[in-house]
Amino acid sequence: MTGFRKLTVLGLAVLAGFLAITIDTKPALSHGERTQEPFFRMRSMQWYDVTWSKTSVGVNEEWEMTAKVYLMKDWPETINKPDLVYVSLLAPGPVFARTESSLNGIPARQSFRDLKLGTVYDYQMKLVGRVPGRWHVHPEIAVAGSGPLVGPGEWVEVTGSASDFAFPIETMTGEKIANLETYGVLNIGMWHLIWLAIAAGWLLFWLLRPLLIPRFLALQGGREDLLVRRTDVVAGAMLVVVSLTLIFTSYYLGVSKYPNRVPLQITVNEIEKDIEQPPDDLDITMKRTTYDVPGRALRMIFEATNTGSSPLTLGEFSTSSLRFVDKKVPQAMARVAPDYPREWVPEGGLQVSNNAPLQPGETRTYTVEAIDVAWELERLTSFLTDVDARFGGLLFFYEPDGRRHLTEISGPILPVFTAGDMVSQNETGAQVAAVSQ
Ligand SMILES: [Cu+2]
Repeated sequence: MTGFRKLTVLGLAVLAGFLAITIDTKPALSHGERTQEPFFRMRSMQWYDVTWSKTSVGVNEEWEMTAKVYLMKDWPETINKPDLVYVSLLAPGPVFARTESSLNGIPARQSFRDLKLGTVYDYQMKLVGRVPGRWHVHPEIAVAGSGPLVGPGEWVEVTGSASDFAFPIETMTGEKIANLETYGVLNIGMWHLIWLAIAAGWLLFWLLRPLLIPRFLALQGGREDLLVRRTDVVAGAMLVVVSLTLIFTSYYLGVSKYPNRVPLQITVNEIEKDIEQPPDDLDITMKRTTYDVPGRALRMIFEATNTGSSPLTLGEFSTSSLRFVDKKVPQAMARVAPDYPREWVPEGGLQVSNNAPLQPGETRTYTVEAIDVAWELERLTSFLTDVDARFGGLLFFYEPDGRRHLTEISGPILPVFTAGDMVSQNETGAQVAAVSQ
């Protein structure tokens, strides 16, 4: 092949690559929140009290996402423990800019180490609108070695024009940067181009020469002396000199222009103090849990003892961001904000066999049903085929004045496939379906 033809082929290959990347790129609307295995989502982090301060913001407008997250004691053995975590959010790309974030009030610029299981943490994140559009936004904590664990999502609309976005900051030396988004981009682009040009020149220098086969033949013929010409040696030496000169000059220029520099921080933070934990005061013994496949119902039978001093009423079962609320318990209903995204509060709610307040010292067997198509929609039913068929979640009990108690529940779960099993019975033989009416 002549040098020209080689260049043409090379050029076409690069062009094809670019086209493959740029053609047919549409923004992604969902982001795989339902793809994680149910045991992963039901037994790792339970998010609750999630709020989105606004559901429509302008470009540059600030809003806030807050949440509580409980780390299950029944954390799956097959995933890494939260020994190293990063506070984040789930959205389709960098459509928001993050201005502040914290875990238990400690700034979350870096990762945190050694979160404790069985503990509630306080999540907070401030964001500003960056790219106009309608985006699904979830709170998220990423666990090293396990992956991101996300809370419920809400649609937040960003209005305005993307070109108006600006991210002004003031540096430690008092320099005011009008827009961090574009700051230094020209400089970075220039240096990339310089090095690309040098690399491309070096490649071309060799590609335009006879390549593999002629060189192999020369080697076979014992003419190694033909392979490296004097010009090659000179070009190589020049490349070394030019590269080193560029590196040292640019370093010197950078250092003299910015005498005060802070390197990227790799410290890992520790949560020194836990937030005040919600009371528990309950002793739960799991008896049996089934998932009724045709009826799309999760049924739990457990024994609960009130070890506290106030009567307690079961109001909510929350798992994997789904909130099954007993609509007959006003204290529980009061916790569902009117604007809370409905997709996370299944219509069927929670049906409790006997939900009279559990008196201090009293022990009772509860039969509880959470019936909704959400089990399928949220793809939480693959525990039927999982090797790890265990479920988990949080139970919220309420004192008469609305004070909330939180307790973890988990255990093995059995699928039930036949319609005959659909009418569940609790220990006393009372039909749950009858109670729910
Ligand atoms: Cu989402």
